[in-house]
Amino acid sequence: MKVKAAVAHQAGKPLTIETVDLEGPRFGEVLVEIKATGVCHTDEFTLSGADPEGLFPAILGHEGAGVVVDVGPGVTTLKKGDHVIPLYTPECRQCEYCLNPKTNLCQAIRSTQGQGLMPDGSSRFSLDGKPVLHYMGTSTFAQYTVVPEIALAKIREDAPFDKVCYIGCGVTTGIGAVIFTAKVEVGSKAVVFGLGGIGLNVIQGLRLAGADMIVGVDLNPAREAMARKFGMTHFVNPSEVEGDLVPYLVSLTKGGADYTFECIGNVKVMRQALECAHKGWGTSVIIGVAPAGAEISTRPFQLVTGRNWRGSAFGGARGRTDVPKIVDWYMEGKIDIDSLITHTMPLEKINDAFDLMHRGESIRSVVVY
Ligand code: NAD
Ligand code: DAO
Ligand code: ZN
Repeated sequence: MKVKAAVAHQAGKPLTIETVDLEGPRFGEVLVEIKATGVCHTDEFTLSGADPEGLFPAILGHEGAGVVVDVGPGVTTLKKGDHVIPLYTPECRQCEYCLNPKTNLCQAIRSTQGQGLMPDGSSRFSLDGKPVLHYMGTSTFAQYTVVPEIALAKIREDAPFDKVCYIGCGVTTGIGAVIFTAKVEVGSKAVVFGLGGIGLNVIQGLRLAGADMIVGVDLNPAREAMARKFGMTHFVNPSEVEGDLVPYLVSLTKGGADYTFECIGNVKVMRQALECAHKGWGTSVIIGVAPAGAEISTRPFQLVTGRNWRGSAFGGARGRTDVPKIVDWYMEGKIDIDSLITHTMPLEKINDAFDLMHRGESIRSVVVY
């Protein structure tokens, strides 16, 4: 079929709106009509060329929601008409990783997904007879896309696509890092570095978990008001702190935070986040994705003295199991998504979403098809 899509032909160049060819679903695959998609920092990271695994030409996008229009042979858990959220972290429920409760990193289709291909090693997208690659197994910057069954979460039908698409990445990554990865306890003190599309969801996750003190750190003063609305109790702008940030935060939290979260992708900030975690038990969670080749460092004594350093991908969530629950939390009013969606646009205007992001003017832009 012919499908309208925003194609990334080359790193560093804007997306171009094209009509591409899309083959139907093969064994274990599902054809999805994408109704809405968020534009995330990670799409920008790949489009900019900073992503060492970025491949072109490709159809980017990994934060979508839509409706099943056809299923391939062997598909048993989804049918035409089901509402779904594509998952860049699938959940096959069978691989060694899925069977280990310590991780959410299903490896069932990891190698082909990383090469921009479907599990059988080929692409369903093409342009002028030449293959166009998939991205993160989702490619939501296309009006229709083909996704493996194990990479689709079935969601309730009354949930609005233009809001719950954000659960496909940002919301789950932020809230999940608090609930599933860190397992933050009631009464905790926390510091969140970076109050963008991810950090604000960490903040609302902390409020949900019952944290007492939620410190937000950002260079952009415009982020303070939104973060306070989401539960931040203290705001720190590093450019206004005299002297080192770490002792300032240790003093503010009276000895260090129980939990800290890095939501920027800056290795210097990752070090600060670890070092302002409480001696003896503080845990620092890295969420931000750093540029190719970047390395983290600290003095090993920081770990010897009981601080823990760990990371979180997709909030530690198991998509097919947890994403429908997060959609319920939204529909029950337990979490706010609407306030974070600052801009919506048609696919033709998708490059505006990247411009808004570069200027720090948007939290989340959503393309509505
Ligand atoms: P964003 O650009 O919306 O937000 C980043 C925020 O950090 C901005 O508000 C900016 O002002 C602030 N900032 C930048 N440098 C700073 C500094 N030195 N000190 C304090 N604040 C600073 O980005 P986002 O969409 O929230 O994404 C954050 C990171 O999370 C990115 O690296 C993204 O790739 C990554 N990410 C990770 C996962 C995962 O599963 N681990 C999922 C999605 C995104
Ligand atoms: O299993 O090796 C693996 C890779 C899992 C991918 C997790 C990606 C999380 C960070 C990228 C940001 C996504 C928007
Ligand atoms: Zn698996």
